[in-house]
Amino acid sequence: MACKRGALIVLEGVDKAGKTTQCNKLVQVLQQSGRPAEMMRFPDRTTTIGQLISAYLEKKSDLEDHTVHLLFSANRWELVPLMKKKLDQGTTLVIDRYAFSGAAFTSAKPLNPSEAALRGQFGEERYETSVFQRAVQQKFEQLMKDPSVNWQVIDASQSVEDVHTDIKTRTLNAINTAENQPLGQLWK
Ligand code: FDM
Ligand code: MG
Repeated sequence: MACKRGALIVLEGVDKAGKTTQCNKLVQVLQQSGRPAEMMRFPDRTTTIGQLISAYLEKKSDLEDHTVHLLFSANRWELVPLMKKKLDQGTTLVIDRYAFSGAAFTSAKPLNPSEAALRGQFGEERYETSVFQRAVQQKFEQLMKDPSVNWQVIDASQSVEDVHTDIKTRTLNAINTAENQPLGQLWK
């Protein structure tokens, strides 16, 4: 009998929402319960393309907006064969940001390019300002109107443990649903 496919779980949101913490905890609890699971993150700064993106985010290089958008996209595509293989083998992938960040961050740029660039909160990287993050939040809200994506809204202001429980429950449901879905649907 063919093995059941894994689920593709993507955590999206503004910076400092706790995505990385929650991805780590989720993978850990899935593995402990005997379900094959792995974490990935985008941008994946370890590849050659990822290093170009990382230098841009750290403001060590400047890139034209369309160019960096396409690098983020290429950075996801270069990992698609690996992701597909893992999902096919039954491994659930827990991903810290994916293409929704690509759309939200790039489309937030035209809103307030100069104002956002002047402010310095969060960390030191490009995009880490409260003005820019508010614009990104609005873009995510627009993207969530797409009914073809199974969006689950998590209240990230809860405690780490409560957020984790919430995400875990929804993930187990997604894994059950994925087991009955053909993989091909995702990668048309
Ligand atoms: N980011 C991330 C984008 O602008 N486009 C993308 O396609 C992706 C995946 O990169 F500000 C932004 C979001 C964030 C920055 O991400 C680095 P991490 O999660 O902070 O490493
Ligand atoms: Mg960051």
